[in-house]
Amino acid sequence: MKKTLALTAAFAMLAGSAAAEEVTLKAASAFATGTTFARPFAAFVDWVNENGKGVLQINVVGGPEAVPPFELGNAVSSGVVDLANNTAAFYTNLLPEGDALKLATNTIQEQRENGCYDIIDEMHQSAMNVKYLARTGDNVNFHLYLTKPIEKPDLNGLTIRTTPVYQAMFKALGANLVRTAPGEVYTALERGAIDGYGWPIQGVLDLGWDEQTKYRVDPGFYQVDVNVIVNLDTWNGLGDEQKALLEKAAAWIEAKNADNLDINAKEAAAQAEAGIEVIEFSGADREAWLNAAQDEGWAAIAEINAEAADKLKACF
Ligand code: 173
Repeated sequence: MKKTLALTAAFAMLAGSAAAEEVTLKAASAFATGTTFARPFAAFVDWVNENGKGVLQINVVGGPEAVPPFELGNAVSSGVVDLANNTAAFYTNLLPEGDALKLATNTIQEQRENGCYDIIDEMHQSAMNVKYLARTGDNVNFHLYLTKPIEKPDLNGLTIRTTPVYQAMFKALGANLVRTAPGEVYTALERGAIDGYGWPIQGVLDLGWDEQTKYRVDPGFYQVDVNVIVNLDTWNGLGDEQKALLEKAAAWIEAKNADNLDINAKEAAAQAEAGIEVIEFSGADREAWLNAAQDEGWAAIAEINAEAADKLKACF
């Protein structure tokens, strides 16, 4: 009798606490569902929903059709969504120096090890009320894609689609710049409104841009950051088990960044297959191209926040 009562009480407590604790977070992605930079996030969400039954679930409300990419920072900052898959270049309105994340030459695992992660997390928390939970995109470079050839690292006379990622570099090389969300690139190319665009090595084909693209300029530069960020009030309201689940999911998805080297090679081969020719800079041109990326990139961050630039440069 005593034993039965005790068991019943224990079951009631378990059931009660589990029911009270499960929380569903609302999420959105800056990248269209099913495309390259939405894929790691989709895997992250699946992992959480699989492993977080009774603890925490994530409901993805959609991609850029649900929240425009340049608005998604505001949405997660204010709590309109709890969680976002977004690149720092799309939330420079809230964290201008976040654009420095592209300048990392090490991995997120190394940044967690050397204290850089804590600096970045603190910047996100204080400037935009979000927890910096995970980084995907390590090992993926950005490139310039063109509809007409160039011979040197000189973009004078060309109109190029940009985001904050490429802004300082392409401007210094003489380009005329147009800032657009990814969703507007295809039409801009089709109409001849742009002569090219900045984009990572991955994703050109799944957006259908290969139809309008003749050249890729090599080498690539910088490193993609596509981050999982969580509204800070939501984060602070979670229990230890829920936070631990999300942190475990973060480590799991970050470990998959190593797969990007293989994916890059496959994407480059698929681009060649699709008829995209490579313009490869070598010697002094290569040096000028890469120096423009690094020097102009860091100079732009230093102009925004010299202290943040120094701190990040030391750990990137
Ligand atoms: O070109 C872009 O839209 C951009 O800045 C970006 C950043 C990360 C991944 C993919 C694109």
